Amino acid sequence: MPLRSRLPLLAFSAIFAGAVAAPAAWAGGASSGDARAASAALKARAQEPAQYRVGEVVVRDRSGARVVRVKDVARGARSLSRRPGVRSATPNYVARLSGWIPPDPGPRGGEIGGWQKLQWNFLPATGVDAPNAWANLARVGRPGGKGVVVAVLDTGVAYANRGPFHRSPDFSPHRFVKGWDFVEDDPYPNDDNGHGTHVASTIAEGTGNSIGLTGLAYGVKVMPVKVLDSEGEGDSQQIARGIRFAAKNGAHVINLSFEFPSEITRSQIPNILDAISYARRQGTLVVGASGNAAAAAVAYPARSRDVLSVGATTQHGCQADYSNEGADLDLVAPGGGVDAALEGDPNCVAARPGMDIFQMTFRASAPGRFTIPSEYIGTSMAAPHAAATAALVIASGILGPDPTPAAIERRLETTAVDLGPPGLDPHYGAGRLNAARATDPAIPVT
Ligand SMILES: [Ca+2]
Ligand SMILES: [Ca+2]
Ligand SMILES: [Ca+2]
Ligand SMILES: [Ca+2]
Repeated sequence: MPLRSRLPLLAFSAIFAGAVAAPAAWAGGASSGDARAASAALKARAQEPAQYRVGEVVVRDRSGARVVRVKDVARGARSLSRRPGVRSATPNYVARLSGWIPPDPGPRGGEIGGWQKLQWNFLPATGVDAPNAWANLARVGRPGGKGVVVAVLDTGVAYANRGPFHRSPDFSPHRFVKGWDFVEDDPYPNDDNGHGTHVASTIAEGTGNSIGLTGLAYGVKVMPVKVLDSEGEGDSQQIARGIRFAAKNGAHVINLSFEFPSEITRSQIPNILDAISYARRQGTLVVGASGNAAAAAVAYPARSRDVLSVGATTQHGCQADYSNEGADLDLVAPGGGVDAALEGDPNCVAARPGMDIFQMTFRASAPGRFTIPSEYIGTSMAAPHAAATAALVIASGILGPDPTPAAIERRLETTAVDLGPPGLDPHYGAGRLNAARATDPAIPVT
């Protein structure tokens, strides 16, 4: 009896919350109150008090401007400005990179930059700070993680036009490398669910193209690998083959936005664990969703030591109420939904709702009709933030030309924003992923 027939199937890790919106194309609804909060947070950051270099005053005179070292900047600037011939003496102010705000409008008819009203998960306040990460990558000539390959093992991806299937209008046809369909065992990993396209869009949705929303690592190549069927289910052998295929064919990062039920242990999925350790030996980082069971242990395959496991946070920066936690949780990233009940955590109000995660995809009933649905939340949505950021770190060159999975994982963890109890903790792991910090060459590698 093959192993696959004795195992419960695993399911993807999105929770379809809330009512299905009207079937208008490019629908997408967030309350204006939510949108206001996100945009106010962005503004607040830009309005932080000005910083200047300690002990430095910029003095201008007829010969030009130079930096003069002083003990006390305010007093030094005052006394220098009184000297004969000095035109001005000012603190050496530091500009803050404001990041790149692409024009993508969100839903059709949205204003320039309207993506910010929906994609709180990419903003600095409680998201991963994409604008400053994008600026970091543009400065080193690797915009959006150019040159890196990310495999999306999921229900397929809307990567091409074929029969009833269409490419998402917010994907460039050049965004993809050859994948495989391990469900139907054919070379056409078209998505027949919508989940895989949502996940791939978080990673690489067209950005700066004035269509729809944005993707965190919009310059990478996506390898679509179908291991889950139209119901979002796949067996261990389909998944193991998919992982080996991706690692063998040059994926730098593999995203696994699915989970086995809590009762599945390592001894029941040896084929998947073997494939994961093969990928690790090939230098491929495997990223997995911690699971949506609100369990005190991370689900497999993310629970494997060789997988970077990712839990979910809400728009308020609290742990999401569905997010699995425990000693095997490595870090957290935005997954949307409702705050967990964590007493004493200043970011949490038990059961407080927050915004979903928005990307362009389609509904299974209409594979050619692309929209921005409002029902996607889950650790499925959190994991691709980490996979995309891993790709950005690789492209940044901060860890050298060919970093090991362990080094990439460590970089993401050491630059995460600590949440909950100080340091590593079971609710948030190392903290919330921050793409800007992870790709900032000024933050030393430790
Ligand atoms: Ca197919
Ligand atoms: Ca776009
Ligand atoms: Ca791990
Ligand atoms: Ca902590």
